[in-house]
Amino acid sequence: ARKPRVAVVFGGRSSEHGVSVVTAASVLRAIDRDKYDVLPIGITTEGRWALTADAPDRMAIAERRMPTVEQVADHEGAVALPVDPANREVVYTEVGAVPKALGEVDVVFPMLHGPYGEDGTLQGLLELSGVPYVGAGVLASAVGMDKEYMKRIFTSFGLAVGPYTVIRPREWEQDPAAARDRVLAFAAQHGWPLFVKPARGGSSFGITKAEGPAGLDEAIAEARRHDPKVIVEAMLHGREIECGVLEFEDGPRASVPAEIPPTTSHDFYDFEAKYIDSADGLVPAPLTPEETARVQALAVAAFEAASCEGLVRADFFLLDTGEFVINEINTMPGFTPISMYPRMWQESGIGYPELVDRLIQAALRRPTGLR
Ligand code: G1L
Repeated sequence: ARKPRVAVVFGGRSSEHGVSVVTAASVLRAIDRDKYDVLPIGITTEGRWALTADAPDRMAIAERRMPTVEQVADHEGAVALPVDPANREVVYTEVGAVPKALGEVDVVFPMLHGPYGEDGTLQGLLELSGVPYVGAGVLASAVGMDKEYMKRIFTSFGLAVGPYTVIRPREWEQDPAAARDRVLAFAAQHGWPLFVKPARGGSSFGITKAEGPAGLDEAIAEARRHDPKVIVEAMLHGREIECGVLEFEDGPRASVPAEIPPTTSHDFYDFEAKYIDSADGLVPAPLTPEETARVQALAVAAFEAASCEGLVRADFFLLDTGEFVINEINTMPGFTPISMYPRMWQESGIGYPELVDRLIQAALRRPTGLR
């Protein structure tokens, strides 16, 4: 029988373009070529889609910027996205046009960060195209991108979340003083510092730790540069514990959990540290068997609450009271072999190539169309 054809879609118009390129190279190396045909599809920083050479060893971060298709053609070898000049067909330029190449694809492995990549819009395009894809669907992707709705869903499923308040766009535009007063009342109740964040957007950009009322307006302004909806969170005192969830034939299972030590706790370390250099996470987390079982059950509950598919990384705080509070889920976690999610599965007995294979198999098992 013909081998299933896997399209790996990577790059894109994101500040994390380079991370995506390097991660896609790892995935391309790990896919079993006896079992699958592979079609790498790169998206330039300008947003142009192009079939690319299947050459993971030549995919690296070049000056943290992705070249344009033209630059690649002129400048092969020293660039992040090698495009085979004989094969540099632009697959599509217009959203809504079902790309010809995608019609010959059995499953898509989407590896794009941020808006239009992991927020459900690309997933929606793939739904319309009738092509199965790895990972979260439209709803779970959108929920995973919006810190407000994430918390609302967790709360409604009985998972504990930390205190927060939301500043909606119209509210800030029409009566900023009232919104500011509400945040000050929130601080009086929960204490400083507060974390002021863009409500949507997967990276740490636009996040400020506000130490007191004086810094609040600038923190809100900074968050609003990234998203008109802002979320304000209380600081939680506890240990940072993460857990991976992977969809097996019989349903989701949790990995061994990990701990992010406080010194490296990712308030503000940059995107490369966050997605690639996670080598300082402790796997497994030094937890009691009871704590481990608890956080694993909560991670699977979070996967189910958000209707995730394929995989999710669930991030928690273990409070001094012994209670686990869910901080967030990530439907597209760091995914190089040394990132936390693959490391947690490695420690659980599932190596990187098996992980990639299980994700593809889970996608192929899913029916297309209404679900
Ligand atoms: F497709 C998966 F498995 F769902 C998947 C897709 C993308 C897992 C992890 C990622 N991660 C990334 O693409 C990224 C961290 C390089 C950028 Cl979001």
